Amino acid sequence: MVNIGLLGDISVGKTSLLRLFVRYLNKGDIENVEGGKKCTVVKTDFSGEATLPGGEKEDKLNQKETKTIHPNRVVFREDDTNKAHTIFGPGGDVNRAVVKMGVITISRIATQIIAVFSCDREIKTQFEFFNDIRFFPDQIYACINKIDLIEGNKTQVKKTVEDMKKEIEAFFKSKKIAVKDFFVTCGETVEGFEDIESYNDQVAQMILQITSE
Ligand SMILES: Nc1nc2c(ncn2[C@@H]2O[C@H](COP(=O)(O)OP(=O)(O)OP(=O)(O)O)[C@@H](O)[C@H]2O)c(=O)[nH]1
Ligand SMILES: [Mg+2]
Repeated sequence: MVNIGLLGDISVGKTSLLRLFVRYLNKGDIENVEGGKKCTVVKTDFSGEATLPGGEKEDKLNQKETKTIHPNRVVFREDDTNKAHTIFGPGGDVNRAVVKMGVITISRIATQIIAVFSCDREIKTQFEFFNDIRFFPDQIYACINKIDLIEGNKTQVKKTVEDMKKEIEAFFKSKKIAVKDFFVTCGETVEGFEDIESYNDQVAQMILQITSE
């Protein structure tokens, strides 16, 4: 049984990654990804999601309609081994005391942490979130999400991602935390983005890899 915590700054896409994973399980797509196998959703809890009043929409694309107040939770089972795992997705707005409490709780109970970053803004501004989390394992995973929002051709995108990885690695190293592996993902079904499927698949592969290690 693995407890995964998806942690990261506001709106980096933690809840979207969780929802996408649930869709992969419900539709059976999980069997078709690399290292995939049949898994079943045992329980989902997205009740900690609060609707934002119109004026508070803060996403760049102006699509963001909810924000996480209490941690979201997904429990699933591997059909072959019968092992159950839980993924927790607390909110990112740690300026709200109740959200911060969720982050602290999850950082304590998670056996594996995925630090989630978004490509829609400077990476440095996203480090602050991690600065005052005290209960961190000495090895974590990192997820670079919203890959569809990096501008440029494939070579430029690749370079941007490599630079981000270096920055993330250096940041955690300064806290004596090693990054075990990076995953580059897309947490939405964005239209017109060529490689969308493989980046959506990465979300499912990431969870399966981490629960099987
Ligand atoms: N273009 C694009 N948008 C994304 C992607 N993943 C998430 N989004 C959008 O980003 C916004 C924020 O997503 P959420 O999943 O609510 O982010 P969050 O990290 O859970 O936010 P908080 O819990 O409030 O901190 C939403 O409008 C999503 O549709 C992605 O890979 N690409
Ligand atoms: Mg959320």
